[in-house]
Amino acid sequence: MKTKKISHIGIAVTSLEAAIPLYRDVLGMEFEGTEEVAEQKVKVAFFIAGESRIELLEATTSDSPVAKFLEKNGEGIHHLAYEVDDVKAAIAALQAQGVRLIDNEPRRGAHGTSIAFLHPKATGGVLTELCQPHKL
Ligand code: CMX
Repeated sequence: MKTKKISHIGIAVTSLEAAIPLYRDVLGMEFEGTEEVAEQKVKVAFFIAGESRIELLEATTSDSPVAKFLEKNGEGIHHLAYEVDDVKAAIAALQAQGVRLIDNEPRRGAHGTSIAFLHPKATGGVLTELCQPHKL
């Protein structure tokens, strides 16, 4: 498999409403808007950072992965996402190399993307996402 670039950096926050002004008004980043990703139990806000994005993540349920993360660590960097052309092919390549995955099938991410997570125990403690952009 081949990763193309950093698609986005996911940052867990307790409240999008409270966190958005820092990125938009203090750091002066272009705000793209918010979206609820029901399958991942999160609401997200995106900011453009050159060819990549910053994704703020707020939990929408108490059993959301982001709620668990916040409980254990507080706010901070939650995951790193790399863009790939074909997430299904990337999953197959990682499986063939025996890499521990969280998602053995693509799932739906924000902006209609197809995503899959690798387990942080297989990636030196960095929760890693593969992200295939939505084809227009
Ligand atoms: N980054 C690095 N390590 C992490 C982590 C993170 N974000 N979240 C959990 N871990 C570590 C924990 O510290 C723990 O390590 P230790 O055993 O050494 O203490 C280990 O992984 C197990 O964690 P846990 O707290 O017991 O939590 P769970 O096993 O219930 O879940 C994980 C962990 C990563 C499997 C789960 O959060 C998951 O499936 N994540 C993928 C989906 C996701 O995060 N979705 C939200 C974002 C969606 C989006 O961007 O659209």
